[in-house]
Amino acid sequence: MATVATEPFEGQKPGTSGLRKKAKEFRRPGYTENFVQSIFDAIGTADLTQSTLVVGGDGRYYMRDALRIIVQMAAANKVGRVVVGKNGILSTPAVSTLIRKRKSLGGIILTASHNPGGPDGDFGIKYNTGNGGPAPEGITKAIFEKTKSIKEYRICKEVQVRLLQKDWIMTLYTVKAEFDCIGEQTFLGGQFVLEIVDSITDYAALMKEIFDFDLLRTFLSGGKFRILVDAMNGVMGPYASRIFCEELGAPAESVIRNVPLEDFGGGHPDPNLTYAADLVAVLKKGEHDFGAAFDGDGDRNMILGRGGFFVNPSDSLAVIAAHNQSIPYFKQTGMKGMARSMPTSGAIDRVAKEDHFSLYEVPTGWKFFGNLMDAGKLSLCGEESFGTGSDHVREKDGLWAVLAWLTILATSKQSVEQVVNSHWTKYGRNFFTRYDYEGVESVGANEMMEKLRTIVANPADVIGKEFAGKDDNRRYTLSACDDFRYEDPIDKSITEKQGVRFIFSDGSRIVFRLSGTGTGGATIRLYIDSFESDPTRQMEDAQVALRPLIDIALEISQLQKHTGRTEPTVIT
Ligand code: VG1
Ligand code: CO
Repeated sequence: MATVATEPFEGQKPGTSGLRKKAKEFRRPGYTENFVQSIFDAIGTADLTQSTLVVGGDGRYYMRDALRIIVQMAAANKVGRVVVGKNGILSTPAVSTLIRKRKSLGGIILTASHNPGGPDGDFGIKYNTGNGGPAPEGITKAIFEKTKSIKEYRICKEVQVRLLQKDWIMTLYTVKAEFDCIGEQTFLGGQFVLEIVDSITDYAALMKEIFDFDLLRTFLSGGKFRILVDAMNGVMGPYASRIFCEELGAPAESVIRNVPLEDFGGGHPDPNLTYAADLVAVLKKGEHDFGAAFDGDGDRNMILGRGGFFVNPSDSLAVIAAHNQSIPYFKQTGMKGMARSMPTSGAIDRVAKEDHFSLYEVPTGWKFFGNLMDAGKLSLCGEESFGTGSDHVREKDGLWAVLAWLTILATSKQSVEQVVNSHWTKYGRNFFTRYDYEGVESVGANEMMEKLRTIVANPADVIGKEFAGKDDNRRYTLSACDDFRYEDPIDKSITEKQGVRFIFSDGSRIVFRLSGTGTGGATIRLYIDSFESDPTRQMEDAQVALRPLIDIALEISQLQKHTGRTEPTVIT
């Protein structure tokens, strides 16, 4: 057992979802150790000997080293038991499942989610609390404070993670791998237990409680309804193969890129139209009825229909909301309430209003849903960034979303496109788009945000003003503007500066935010949401329908002037 002297590193501030930096940064001697010790210091080192900590990640480069460090530091900080997924592999929703099932102190997730991996890519560490959800702001702030004054960390190198090293190599991971390394090892005269569990079993068992697997097996087996699931060489390969193919009978070729790789095969494990373009191209051939993709850590999902029909994540959430009673879990537990993050389109608001459910609007990031769920006020929620989930865990859950969609398709006997079209006919359509400007110079991005903040700080000067796009005669009158501020309804904590909003008299919204998950420069996100009740205009392409509002957004923000960018990196 050693106490090692150290000095603080600058900038160990958790963002929207944990601390994310270049893997190179994490590899600096003491960098990972400092952050991990700060987690232990922030949660308090009261008696942890009866406590369990869950640790796992998405298999990206540097995860194995980080895992060894965390296990050795947990032992030194007198944690009683650490539970690790086989090969270190655990999806983010699977960590949440295990934390809850084992009544753990919390968990540490090793991932930078949708960011690229490999020696030149990104790495990340996120702490989740005992409810299974990302640590709330109070805790992440306390961790950051500890990183600024840290003087020493504790590590116990006597704990050798022998079991893990046995079939450690990610590329050898197969769904049918032998489970001979699963089990417990005891160290330090019985004071510390390291337990290796199958990565999938507990998660799959939870899915079986939520969905009707008999129904889904009949629907998928024999390849009658053809699905194609892209795991993007992230953590989800083994989960998808086990659940869709082994449990539900879909043919083996239904899951592609199903081997977790340290660098995600050089790809960007982000399930959107740009980074999952290969999957979209295959779907366009028209040979499959349904397509889906996940991100690196398995909490995001993209849903596609026959011919590559794209379901916008905000619509996906609203569709699941409208069909919630076809999902056995919601039938049993009742629909307690719905929520979305602020920039997510108002599509789910229509469902909540029409079907009489309460609706909450929270800042970007899953951590803000946790309190509402713990208080029994929230069953279903989502974000426009391909995140959907429910209170079965406290993270967004990509595979859950796919099973929810398959349930809706199996019970409604409609295609993806038909389900979405009939949804719009019933509730109206919210056109939505997000423009991402990635890797922008921070100076320009910050200047732009500051200018926007100055505008909304003096609303009287702009409210009532009329705006129009370049080539369109549609006019929009500004009715409100602000920088989104959230008061948590449960613990009353306040979170400020969560996005600059311009709201027009017809309910259309323009929102600007800076990303809190990137690692190089700044990423500007521009979100546009506009409701269309006229059925004759609902089939329009979102980019066409929203053109005037996009023009207005670029004009108000002077984005091109501040960033030099004429086009976004990603359009959703
Ligand atoms: C992004 C998304 C946000 C999501 C977060 C974590 O954050 O916009 O909705 O919760 O990523 O998702 P930001 O700050 O970059 O906009 V994940 O799958 O990266 O954990
Ligand atoms: Co993710």
